[in-house]
Amino acid sequence: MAAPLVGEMEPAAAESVYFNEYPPPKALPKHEALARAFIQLHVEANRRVVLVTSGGTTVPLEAQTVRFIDNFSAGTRGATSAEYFLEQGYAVIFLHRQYSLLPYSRHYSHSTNCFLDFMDEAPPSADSAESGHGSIMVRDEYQDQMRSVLRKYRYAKQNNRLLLLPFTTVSEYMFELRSMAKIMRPIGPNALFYLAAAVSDFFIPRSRMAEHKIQSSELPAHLQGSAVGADDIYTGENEEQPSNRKKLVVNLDPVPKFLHRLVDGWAPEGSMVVSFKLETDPSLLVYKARTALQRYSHHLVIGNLLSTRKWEVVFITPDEPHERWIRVPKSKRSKSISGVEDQVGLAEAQKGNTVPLDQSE
Ligand code: 9Z3
Repeated sequence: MAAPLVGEMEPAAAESVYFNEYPPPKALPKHEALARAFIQLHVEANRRVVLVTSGGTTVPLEAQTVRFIDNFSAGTRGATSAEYFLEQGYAVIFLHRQYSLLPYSRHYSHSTNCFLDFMDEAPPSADSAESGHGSIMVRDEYQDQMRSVLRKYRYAKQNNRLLLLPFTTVSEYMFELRSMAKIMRPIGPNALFYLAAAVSDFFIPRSRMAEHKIQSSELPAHLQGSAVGADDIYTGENEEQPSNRKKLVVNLDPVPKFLHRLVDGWAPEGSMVVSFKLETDPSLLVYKARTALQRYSHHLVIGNLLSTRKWEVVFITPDEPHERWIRVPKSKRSKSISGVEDQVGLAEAQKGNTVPLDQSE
Protein backbone atom coordinates (compact mmCIF):
# COMPACT_ATOMS: atom_id res chain seq x y z
CA MET A 1 0.00 0.00 0.00
CA ALA A 2 1.30 3.46 -0.87
CA ALA A 3 2.39 5.64 2.09
CA PRO A 4 -0.15 8.41 2.85
CA LEU A 5 0.71 11.89 1.61
CA VAL A 6 1.51 14.39 4.36
CA GLY A 7 -1.52 16.43 3.31
CA GLU A 8 -3.76 13.44 4.10
CA MET A 9 -2.38 12.57 7.57
CA GLU A 10 -3.58 13.63 11.02
CA PRO A 11 -2.37 17.23 11.50
CA ALA A 12 0.14 16.41 14.27
CA ALA A 13 1.61 13.46 12.33
CA ALA A 14 1.77 15.51 9.14
CA GLU A 15 3.57 18.23 11.08
CA SER A 16 6.40 15.99 12.21
CA VAL A 17 6.79 14.39 8.77
CA TYR A 18 6.78 17.79 7.06
CA PHE A 19 9.29 19.40 9.41
CA ASN A 20 11.58 16.37 9.18
CA GLU A 21 11.72 16.77 5.41
CA TYR A 22 13.56 20.07 5.53
CA PRO A 23 16.40 21.55 7.50
CA PRO A 24 15.27 24.67 9.41
CA PRO A 25 16.07 27.93 7.59
CA LYS A 26 19.58 29.21 8.32
CA ALA A 27 18.19 32.50 9.62
CA LEU A 28 15.76 30.83 12.06
CA PRO A 29 17.94 30.95 15.22
CA LYS A 30 18.62 34.65 14.62
CA HIS A 31 14.94 35.37 13.94
CA GLU A 32 13.95 33.46 17.08
CA ALA A 33 16.38 35.43 19.22
CA LEU A 34 15.07 38.73 17.81
CA ALA A 35 11.46 37.63 18.33
CA ARG A 36 12.09 36.53 21.93
CA ALA A 37 13.59 39.90 22.81
CA PHE A 38 10.72 41.67 21.00
CA ILE A 39 8.07 39.64 22.82
CA GLN A 40 9.76 40.12 26.19
CA LEU A 41 9.68 43.89 25.68
CA HIS A 42 6.01 43.96 24.80
CA VAL A 43 4.89 41.45 27.44
CA GLU A 44 6.37 43.80 30.03
CA ALA A 45 4.39 46.69 28.53
CA ASN A 46 1.23 44.51 28.39
CA ARG A 47 0.98 45.45 24.72
CA ARG A 48 -0.96 43.51 22.11
CA VAL A 49 1.24 41.80 19.52
CA VAL A 50 0.16 40.80 16.02
CA LEU A 51 1.98 38.44 13.70
CA VAL A 52 1.22 39.68 10.19
CA THR A 53 2.24 37.33 7.38
CA SER A 54 2.61 38.87 3.94
CA GLY A 55 3.72 38.07 0.39
CA GLY A 56 3.83 34.79 -1.52
CA THR A 57 5.80 31.63 -0.76
CA THR A 58 7.92 29.86 -3.36
CA VAL A 59 8.16 26.14 -4.06
CA PRO A 60 11.67 25.40 -5.34
CA LEU A 61 11.99 22.77 -8.07
CA GLU A 62 15.68 22.19 -7.36
CA ALA A 63 17.62 22.14 -4.06
CA GLN A 64 20.17 24.49 -5.60
CA THR A 65 17.31 26.60 -6.84
CA VAL A 66 17.22 28.10 -10.29
CA ARG A 67 13.50 27.58 -10.89
CA PHE A 68 10.58 27.81 -8.53
CA ILE A 69 6.79 28.06 -8.48
CA ASP A 70 5.47 31.23 -6.88
CA ASN A 71 2.22 32.32 -5.22
CA PHE A 72 0.79 35.64 -6.21
CA SER A 73 1.11 38.51 -3.70
CA ALA A 74 2.83 41.89 -3.86
CA GLY A 75 2.56 42.28 -0.08
CA THR A 76 0.22 45.28 -0.26
CA ARG A 77 -2.44 43.76 2.03
CA GLY A 78 0.06 42.71 4.68
CA ALA A 79 2.12 45.92 4.62
CA THR A 80 -0.97 48.18 4.65
CA SER A 81 -2.60 46.21 7.46
CA ALA A 82 0.61 46.31 9.52
CA GLU A 83 0.51 50.13 9.41
CA TYR A 84 -3.06 50.10 10.73
CA PHE A 85 -2.15 47.69 13.53
CA LEU A 86 0.76 49.95 14.51
CA GLU A 87 -1.57 52.92 14.59
CA GLN A 88 -3.89 50.98 16.88
CA GLY A 89 -1.05 50.47 19.37
CA TYR A 90 -0.04 46.93 18.42
CA ALA A 91 3.53 45.73 18.18
CA VAL A 92 3.91 43.97 14.82
CA ILE A 93 5.99 40.98 13.81
CA PHE A 94 5.99 41.29 10.03
CA LEU A 95 6.81 37.89 8.53
CA HIS A 96 7.14 38.69 4.85
CA ARG A 97 8.43 37.40 1.56
CA GLN A 98 11.88 38.83 1.02
CA TYR A 99 11.75 41.97 -1.20
CA SER A 100 7.94 42.25 -1.06
CA LEU A 101 6.33 45.51 0.09
CA LEU A 102 7.07 46.71 3.64
CA PRO A 103 5.06 48.96 5.96
CA TYR A 104 5.74 52.66 5.27
CA SER A 105 8.39 52.22 2.58
CA ARG A 106 5.66 50.65 0.38
CA HIS A 107 4.37 54.18 -0.29
CA TYR A 108 7.54 54.92 -2.22
CA SER A 109 8.95 51.62 -3.35
CA HIS A 110 6.56 50.27 -5.94
CA SER A 111 7.86 50.27 -9.49
CA THR A 112 5.00 52.48 -10.74
CA ASN A 113 5.83 54.98 -7.97
CA CYS A 114 9.58 55.16 -8.08
CA PHE A 115 10.85 57.11 -5.06
CA LEU A 116 12.91 59.29 -7.40
CA ASP A 117 9.67 60.77 -8.74
CA PHE A 118 9.14 62.32 -5.31
CA MET A 119 12.56 64.04 -5.28
CA ASP A 120 14.00 67.18 -6.75
CA GLU A 121 17.24 69.06 -6.70
CA ALA A 122 17.11 72.44 -4.96
CA PRO A 123 18.82 75.36 -6.72
CA PRO A 124 22.40 75.80 -5.46
CA SER A 125 22.56 78.04 -2.38
CA ALA A 126 25.34 80.49 -1.51
CA ASP A 127 27.00 77.71 0.57
CA SER A 128 26.85 75.14 -2.18
CA ALA A 129 27.73 77.56 -4.98
CA GLU A 130 31.27 76.28 -5.12
CA SER A 131 30.27 72.70 -5.93
CA GLY A 132 27.41 73.87 -8.12
CA HIS A 133 25.11 71.24 -6.56
CA GLY A 134 21.88 71.97 -4.69
CA SER A 135 20.68 69.57 -1.98
CA ILE A 136 18.26 66.82 -2.84
CA MET A 137 14.82 67.42 -1.40
CA VAL A 138 11.25 66.16 -1.51
CA ARG A 139 9.10 67.95 -4.06
CA ASP A 140 6.76 70.53 -2.61
CA GLU A 141 3.55 68.68 -3.43
CA TYR A 142 4.69 65.54 -1.54
CA GLN A 143 6.11 67.25 1.58
CA ASP A 144 3.06 66.81 3.79
CA GLN A 145 2.35 63.20 2.98
CA MET A 146 5.99 62.15 3.15
CA ARG A 147 6.48 63.92 6.49
CA SER A 148 3.53 62.07 7.91
CA VAL A 149 4.74 58.65 6.65
CA LEU A 150 8.26 59.41 7.85
CA ARG A 151 7.04 60.31 11.36
CA LYS A 152 5.03 57.11 11.68
CA TYR A 153 7.93 55.03 10.36
CA ARG A 154 10.39 56.70 12.79
CA TYR A 155 7.99 56.22 15.69
CA ALA A 156 7.61 52.50 14.96
CA LYS A 157 11.35 52.07 14.58
CA GLN A 158 12.50 54.11 17.56
CA ASN A 159 9.95 52.49 19.86
CA ASN A 160 10.73 48.98 18.69
CA ARG A 161 7.17 48.33 17.53
CA LEU A 162 7.99 46.62 14.23
CA LEU A 163 10.06 43.48 13.70
CA LEU A 164 10.74 42.59 10.06
CA LEU A 165 11.44 38.90 9.35
CA PRO A 166 11.84 37.67 5.75
CA PHE A 167 11.09 34.24 4.23
CA THR A 168 11.24 32.93 0.66
CA THR A 169 10.15 29.30 0.39
CA VAL A 170 7.02 27.62 1.73
CA SER A 171 9.10 25.49 4.12
CA GLU A 172 10.88 28.57 5.50
CA TYR A 173 7.45 30.14 6.03
CA MET A 174 6.23 27.06 7.93
CA PHE A 175 9.27 26.92 10.21
CA GLU A 176 9.05 30.65 10.93
CA LEU A 177 5.31 30.56 11.58
CA ARG A 178 5.61 27.65 14.01
CA SER A 179 8.49 29.27 15.90
CA MET A 180 6.87 32.69 16.09
CA ALA A 181 3.58 31.23 17.36
CA LYS A 182 5.40 29.34 20.11
CA ILE A 183 7.51 32.36 21.05
CA MET A 184 4.32 34.42 21.30
CA ARG A 185 2.87 32.17 24.03
CA PRO A 186 3.71 34.54 26.92
CA ILE A 187 1.48 37.13 25.20
CA GLY A 188 -1.59 34.87 25.69
CA PRO A 189 -4.87 36.53 24.69
CA ASN A 190 -2.98 39.68 23.66
CA ALA A 191 -1.70 37.75 20.62
CA LEU A 192 -3.26 38.04 17.17
CA PHE A 193 -2.38 36.11 14.02
CA TYR A 194 -3.24 37.86 10.76
CA LEU A 195 -2.34 35.50 7.95
CA ALA A 196 -2.34 37.49 4.71
CA ALA A 197 0.58 35.64 3.08
CA ALA A 198 -0.29 33.66 -0.04
CA VAL A 199 0.89 30.20 0.94
CA SER A 200 1.40 27.41 -1.55
CA ASP A 201 -0.86 24.39 -1.18
CA PHE A 202 1.71 22.13 -2.83
CA PHE A 203 5.35 21.29 -2.34
CA ILE A 204 8.07 18.86 -3.42
CA PRO A 205 9.43 16.84 -0.49
CA ARG A 206 13.14 17.56 -0.06
CA SER A 207 13.95 13.86 -0.27
CA ARG A 208 12.49 13.70 -3.80
CA MET A 209 13.83 16.99 -5.13
CA ALA A 210 16.50 17.35 -7.82
CA GLU A 211 19.77 18.62 -6.38
CA HIS A 212 20.99 20.52 -9.45
CA LYS A 213 19.40 22.59 -12.17
CA ILE A 214 17.04 20.41 -14.21
CA GLN A 215 18.32 20.01 -17.75
CA SER A 216 16.01 20.57 -20.70
CA SER A 217 18.13 18.80 -23.31
CA GLU A 218 20.01 15.54 -23.58
CA LEU A 219 23.48 15.40 -21.96
CA PRO A 220 26.32 13.12 -22.98
CA ALA A 221 26.24 9.84 -21.01
CA HIS A 222 29.30 10.65 -18.85
CA LEU A 223 27.57 13.82 -17.51
CA GLN A 224 24.09 12.45 -16.94
CA GLY A 225 24.50 11.32 -13.34
CA SER A 226 24.91 14.80 -11.89
CA ALA A 227 22.19 16.53 -13.86
CA VAL A 228 19.24 14.13 -13.91
CA GLY A 229 16.28 15.20 -11.75
CA ALA A 230 14.92 13.21 -8.83
CA ASP A 231 11.80 11.01 -8.73
CA ASP A 232 9.32 13.82 -8.64
CA ILE A 233 10.57 15.86 -11.53
CA TYR A 234 11.54 14.18 -14.69
CA THR A 235 12.13 15.31 -18.19
CA GLY A 236 10.41 13.04 -20.70
CA GLU A 237 10.21 12.81 -24.46
CA ASN A 238 8.28 15.66 -26.01
CA GLU A 239 5.83 13.67 -28.16
CA GLU A 240 4.17 16.67 -29.77
CA GLN A 241 7.37 18.30 -30.88
CA PRO A 242 10.01 15.64 -31.38
CA SER A 243 13.40 17.27 -30.82
CA ASN A 244 16.24 16.83 -28.41
CA ARG A 245 14.35 19.09 -25.94
CA LYS A 246 12.53 17.42 -23.05
CA LYS A 247 9.23 18.27 -21.44
CA LEU A 248 9.12 18.89 -17.70
CA VAL A 249 6.72 16.90 -15.54
CA VAL A 250 6.34 18.05 -11.94
CA ASN A 251 4.62 15.99 -9.27
CA LEU A 252 3.73 17.96 -6.12
CA ASP A 253 2.43 16.79 -2.72
CA PRO A 254 -0.20 18.72 -0.74
CA VAL A 255 1.21 20.90 2.04
CA PRO A 256 -0.22 19.88 5.45
CA LYS A 257 -2.99 22.16 6.68
CA PHE A 258 -0.87 24.26 8.98
CA LEU A 259 -3.86 26.28 10.22
CA HIS A 260 -4.99 23.24 12.22
CA ARG A 261 -1.71 23.10 14.06
CA LEU A 262 -1.59 26.85 14.55
CA VAL A 263 -5.06 26.93 16.11
CA ASP A 264 -4.78 23.67 18.10
CA GLY A 265 -1.12 23.55 18.97
CA TRP A 266 1.28 26.37 18.32
CA ALA A 267 -0.66 29.55 19.11
CA PRO A 268 -1.13 30.83 22.67
CA GLU A 269 -4.31 29.96 24.52
CA GLY A 270 -6.95 32.65 23.99
CA SER A 271 -5.23 34.25 21.01
CA MET A 272 -7.13 35.30 17.90
CA VAL A 273 -6.51 33.87 14.42
CA VAL A 274 -7.57 35.63 11.23
CA SER A 275 -6.89 33.95 7.88
CA PHE A 276 -7.40 35.08 4.30
CA LYS A 277 -8.95 33.10 1.47
CA LEU A 278 -8.03 33.98 -2.09
CA GLU A 279 -10.09 32.79 -5.05
CA THR A 280 -10.54 33.81 -8.68
CA ASP A 281 -14.01 32.29 -9.25
CA PRO A 282 -16.65 34.49 -7.52
CA SER A 283 -19.04 31.56 -7.11
CA LEU A 284 -16.55 29.69 -4.90
CA LEU A 285 -15.33 32.42 -2.57
CA VAL A 286 -17.93 32.37 0.21
CA TYR A 287 -18.21 28.58 0.19
CA LYS A 288 -14.43 28.15 0.46
CA ALA A 289 -14.09 30.79 3.16
CA ARG A 290 -16.92 29.21 5.21
CA THR A 291 -15.42 25.77 4.81
CA ALA A 292 -12.06 27.05 6.07
CA LEU A 293 -13.70 28.64 9.13
CA GLN A 294 -15.59 25.44 9.95
CA ARG A 295 -12.57 23.23 9.39
CA TYR A 296 -10.09 25.16 11.53
CA SER A 297 -12.50 26.71 14.08
CA HIS A 298 -10.66 30.01 14.24
CA HIS A 299 -12.14 33.49 14.49
CA LEU A 300 -12.38 35.13 11.10
CA VAL A 301 -11.78 34.35 7.45
CA ILE A 302 -11.42 37.33 5.15
CA GLY A 303 -12.29 36.30 1.60
CA ASN A 304 -11.12 38.17 -1.47
CA LEU A 305 -11.04 37.74 -5.22
CA LEU A 306 -7.85 38.35 -7.13
CA SER A 307 -9.47 40.87 -9.46
CA THR A 308 -11.32 42.95 -6.83
CA ARG A 309 -9.16 42.43 -3.75
CA LYS A 310 -8.28 46.11 -3.44
CA TRP A 311 -11.88 47.32 -3.07
CA GLU A 312 -13.92 44.42 -1.80
CA VAL A 313 -13.57 41.74 0.87
CA VAL A 314 -16.00 39.48 2.70
CA PHE A 315 -15.76 38.78 6.44
CA ILE A 316 -16.87 35.26 7.35
CA THR A 317 -17.42 34.85 11.10
CA PRO A 318 -18.74 32.07 13.37
CA ASP A 319 -21.31 34.51 14.82
CA GLU A 320 -24.04 36.62 13.21
CA PRO A 321 -24.15 38.01 10.58
CA HIS A 322 -21.75 35.20 9.37
CA GLU A 323 -21.11 37.00 6.09
CA ARG A 324 -20.38 40.71 5.77
CA TRP A 325 -19.09 42.47 2.66
CA ILE A 326 -16.91 45.54 2.93
CA ARG A 327 -16.68 47.59 -0.21
CA VAL A 328 -14.85 50.79 -0.98
CA PRO A 329 -17.08 53.02 -3.12
CA LYS A 330 -15.53 53.89 -6.47
CA SER A 331 -15.44 57.58 -5.61
CA LYS A 332 -13.39 56.85 -2.48
CA ARG A 333 -10.67 54.74 -4.06
CA SER A 334 -7.39 56.58 -3.75
CA LYS A 335 -5.08 57.01 -6.72
CA SER A 336 -1.35 56.62 -6.85
CA ILE A 337 0.69 59.28 -8.61
CA SER A 338 0.67 57.04 -11.66
CA GLY A 339 -3.14 57.27 -11.66
CA VAL A 340 -3.60 53.63 -10.65
CA GLU A 341 -6.41 53.11 -8.16
CA ASP A 342 -5.07 51.96 -4.86
CA GLN A 343 -5.96 49.69 -1.97
CA VAL A 344 -7.33 51.35 1.11
CA GLY A 345 -7.01 49.79 4.54
CA LEU A 346 -9.93 47.70 5.72
CA ALA A 347 -10.42 49.85 8.79
CA GLU A 348 -10.80 52.95 6.65
CA ALA A 349 -13.02 51.11 4.19
CA GLN A 350 -15.37 50.17 7.01
CA LYS A 351 -15.66 53.84 7.90
CA GLY A 352 -16.08 54.68 4.23
CA ASN A 353 -12.85 56.69 4.18
CA THR A 354 -9.80 56.50 2.02
CA VAL A 355 -6.25 56.31 3.23
CA PRO A 356 -4.82 59.68 2.34
CA LEU A 357 -1.20 58.61 2.12
CA ASP A 358 -1.49 55.46 0.12
CA GLN A 359 0.77 55.57 -2.91
CA SER A 360 1.51 52.00 -3.84
CA GLU A 361 -0.33 50.05 -6.47
C1 9Z3 B 1 -4.79 36.90 0.51
O1 9Z3 B 1 -5.86 36.50 0.12
C2 9Z3 B 1 -4.33 38.33 0.34
O2 9Z3 B 1 -5.38 39.22 0.56
C3 9Z3 B 1 -3.70 38.59 -1.07
C4 9Z3 B 1 -3.17 40.03 -1.04
C5 9Z3 B 1 -2.55 37.61 -1.31
C6 9Z3 B 1 -4.73 38.46 -2.18
P1 9Z3 B 1 -1.47 41.58 -2.22
O3 9Z3 B 1 -0.33 41.11 -1.36
O4 9Z3 B 1 -2.55 40.40 -2.23
O5 9Z3 B 1 -2.13 42.80 -1.62
O6 9Z3 B 1 -1.05 41.76 -3.65
N1 9Z3 B 1 -3.94 36.07 1.17
C7 9Z3 B 1 -4.20 34.68 1.47
C8 9Z3 B 1 -3.95 33.79 0.31
C9 9Z3 B 1 -3.87 32.34 0.67
O7 9Z3 B 1 -2.97 31.69 0.24
N2 9Z3 B 1 -4.80 31.81 1.45
C10 9Z3 B 1 -4.89 30.36 1.64
C11 9Z3 B 1 -6.00 29.89 0.74
O8 9Z3 B 1 -6.63 30.69 0.03
C12 9Z3 B 1 -5.22 30.07 3.07
S1 9Z3 B 1 -3.92 30.51 4.12
O9 9Z3 B 1 -6.24 28.67 0.71
